[in-house]
Amino acid sequence: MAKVLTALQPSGVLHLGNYFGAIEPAVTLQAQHDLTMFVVDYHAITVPQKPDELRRNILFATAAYLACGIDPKKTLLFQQSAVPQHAELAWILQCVARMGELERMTQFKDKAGAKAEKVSVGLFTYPVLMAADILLYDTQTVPVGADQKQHVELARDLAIRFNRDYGETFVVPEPSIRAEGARVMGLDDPTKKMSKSAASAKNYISLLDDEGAILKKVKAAVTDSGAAVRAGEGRPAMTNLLTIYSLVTRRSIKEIENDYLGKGYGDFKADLAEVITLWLKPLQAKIETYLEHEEELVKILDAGAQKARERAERRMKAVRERIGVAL
Ligand code: ATP
Ligand code: LTN
Repeated sequence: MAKVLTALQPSGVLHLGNYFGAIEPAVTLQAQHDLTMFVVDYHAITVPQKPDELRRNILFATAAYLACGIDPKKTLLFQQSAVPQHAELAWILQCVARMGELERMTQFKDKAGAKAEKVSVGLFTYPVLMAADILLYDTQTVPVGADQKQHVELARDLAIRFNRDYGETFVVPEPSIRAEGARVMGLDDPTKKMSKSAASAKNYISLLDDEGAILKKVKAAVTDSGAAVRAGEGRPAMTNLLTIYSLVTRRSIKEIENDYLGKGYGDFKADLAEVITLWLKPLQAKIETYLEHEEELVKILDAGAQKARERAERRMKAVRERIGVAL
């Protein structure tokens, strides 16, 4: 069974982009693969977090994974900080990575922007922690949204360099990017990906948005010029809205376009809000039920962490030997 690994940050909001770009593909993969999936709390602290909120968000992310169909009997599910080997390997890999390599990471450039002098060093070196996450578990495939491809490529480069310099140690991973849904775009700006750190909450539909919020956001969504409900070249806004419609209903964009021949944006948007709401309702109920049983969530995470520590330690032992610190 191929070893597949992915992770999500517990940053509060999870949106449709996270769901279709990362969670759903992982749930599909868990049936036929050896899946490892975790909540990367040490990634979250690269930007300031309030301790109470972080704790709540870790539990929320876990509840969301479970509600979306991650099965802890099949999948190794845990909290990153409960496995200290991640931070340990990240340090060693920071001594393998080059400054120039990290300076090329487009996500850092986007996130730091003009404030590069003021952001945390962790935000800059975060792709190395992600490489450690991946390489500790002999991962072959990493399903992520398109924005993370460059980070997985860094993990590959670091694995190849380490293996060359210290001897065969790490499996070299491959990113896996799904064709549709890999990049759900912002509702208020279809040229940028849907993002929880967007300036306005109108950018995204959160997994927790209620009917009213969804309707408001979909109605406010940017459209393209013209009036036809049609996707395609030069129509980024409608392509995005139709893609979301198609992902939620599992119908093809062509079929949906046909339903709206001769109808306008108003009809389409009202229906889109409705199909999103109907799709989200059962998921929201499940998340709530999991959150009502906090001790269960903690138990699931603890059991996962124990197994993860054993696996991670096996790989770390080899790493310590290879670099010459094991006496
Ligand atoms: P932000 O949305 O604030 O930029 P992020 O990209 O750091 O947050 P994470 O929660 O770390 O988001 O992302 C979790 C997963 O969701 C990653 O695999 C990422 O590629 C995917 N993802 C995030 N945004 C989108 C999107 N708009 N479309 C598709 N996948 C996405
Ligand atoms: N950096 C990723 C989250 C992440 C991840 C990982 C994804 C951390 N470690 C390992 C896949 C594999 C992001 O989405 N921001």
